[in-house]
Amino acid sequence: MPDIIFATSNAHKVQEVAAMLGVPWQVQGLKAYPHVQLPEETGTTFEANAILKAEAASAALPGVYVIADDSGLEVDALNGEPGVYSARYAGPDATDADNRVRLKAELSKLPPATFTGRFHCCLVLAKEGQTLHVTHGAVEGNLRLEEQGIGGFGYDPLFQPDGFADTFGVLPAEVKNQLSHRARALAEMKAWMEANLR
Ligand code: ITT
Repeated sequence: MPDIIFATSNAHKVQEVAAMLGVPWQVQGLKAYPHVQLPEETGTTFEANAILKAEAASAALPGVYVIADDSGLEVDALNGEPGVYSARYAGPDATDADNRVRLKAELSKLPPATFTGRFHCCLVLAKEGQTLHVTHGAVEGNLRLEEQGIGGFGYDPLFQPDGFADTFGVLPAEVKNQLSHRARALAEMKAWMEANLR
């Protein structure tokens, strides 16, 4: 199978996708390619932003297959927020911890309830600046008002997937990597790549 360059600045995403794809796939992040700059995420959908990233990075990396991921958390009681703004929920330079603080603050303003939501992931495969394939995946769950665990990244310590009593911050990476939004989008992408790439 050809090598894949994962056009992301998020090392956690690279780690998850490399673990999920396994041998014979070789997945590399952008560390070795500092000249590749990801574009501003000006889209209003996960798909639009994933296409922007995949097409820009693959245009800058001729001859290789490039995957980009745009993902985030949608909370029903917040009308789908933070959504495509998940990485920037607490401001343009927000850390994951800052974003969790904002999410807890927003949920605390609402009458107590079971806060349902989902993680969504869009993956785009591109080559030479052209999109080849797009997949989506989601995992439904509930948002907690208190963090649980330190595993994963982003909103993981606040997100409890349906069917489990713990958050992704506590559940082992192997469990998250079987049922996550990213795992589901990647399973479809992997099947497509195995059928279409040589
Ligand atoms: P790149 O754009 O460089 O890929 P990013 O982290 O900025 O990195 P996104 O724009 O796709 O990526 O924003 C995704 C945000 O959504 C991420 O920063 C987290 O806050 C959240 N998120 C996505 N997937 C997640 C996951 O598996 N667990 C927890 N939070 C997640």
